[in-house]
Amino acid sequence: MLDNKISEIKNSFTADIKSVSSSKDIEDIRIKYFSRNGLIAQLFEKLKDASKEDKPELGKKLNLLRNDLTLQFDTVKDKIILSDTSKENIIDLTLPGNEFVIGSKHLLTQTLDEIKSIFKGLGFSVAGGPELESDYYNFESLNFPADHPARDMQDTFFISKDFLLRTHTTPVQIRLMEKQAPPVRAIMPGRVYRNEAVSARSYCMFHQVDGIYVDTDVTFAELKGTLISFAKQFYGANLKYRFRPSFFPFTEPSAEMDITCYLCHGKGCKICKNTGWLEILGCGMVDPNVFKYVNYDSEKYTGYAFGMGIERIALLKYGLTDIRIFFDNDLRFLKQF
Ligand code: 2NM
Repeated sequence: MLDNKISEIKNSFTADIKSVSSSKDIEDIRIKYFSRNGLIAQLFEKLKDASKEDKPELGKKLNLLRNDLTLQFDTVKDKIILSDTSKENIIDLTLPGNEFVIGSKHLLTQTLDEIKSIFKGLGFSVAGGPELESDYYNFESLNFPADHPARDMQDTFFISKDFLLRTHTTPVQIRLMEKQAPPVRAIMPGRVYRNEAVSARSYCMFHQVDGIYVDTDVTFAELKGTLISFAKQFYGANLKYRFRPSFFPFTEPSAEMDITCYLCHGKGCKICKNTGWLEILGCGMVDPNVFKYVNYDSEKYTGYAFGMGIERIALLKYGLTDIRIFFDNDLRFLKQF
């Protein structure tokens, strides 16, 4: 009985497969023979009713049938699919591939890379140091005595009485000078922390690049020349700048460098608070007191130093107004750079 069925299906399949001419025919055959309720499945269903003695033999025959038909089907299917040029099936090898999205460097990293490369070109090496600092390196060695009001300029995250999250990368300068005799010419990029209310202008963590050059006869003129060269390479050659007197505990004299406002070009606007100028960095001649801490002979050596906030430098370059944009990790922002 089942034997007859088997040869019946075999014959009809042979006839069907011979007359196949399109992907649609292939799909029809798949459904007719191989689907869950197809003819082959129906035969397997009938196996249940066979007697115990016949079952193994019949099972074997059905498996052979299924394997035989599957093999024929797959061979014809491959041929048809390759030769089918109907619209749905065509493979257009000239179409562009799917775009593979790779990430890019964060804007801060790009900015830092650019700053590093400019200062390397000016003869500076790059150094680094710990983010967890001692009070000694962060304040004392930089000429902030314990009761100095300048300590109030920066709100500090203290870990203990003597340890803190560094509020600037300047302590790395001290560590470097302790290790190395002049000439020293290096920049120190890194993260710094300040216990301030988060706003568009300040964040509790940001990045800073500090620089120093100590040798015999280093002058304020060299400081200006170096920083002007940096600013022109970074912001463009026709940049306008000015140096204003300022104060830092670790430099004397001290100054701040301004560039003309990117938005109003000096006319005065909201961004520059109607001054036409934007501050980009602080600088000065290293205070002889700092040299005492690292055992440099301040009669023999002079040095200049400077420090800038990387977020601030980048905000100004790209015309952004809120520092928090760097830390939101919003892809709509990140993808633009
Ligand atoms: C600044 C501004 C001015 C500075 C001073 C020193 C050191 F170690 F030589 F004393 N390093 N960096 C410095 C000077 C940093 O940041 C706004």
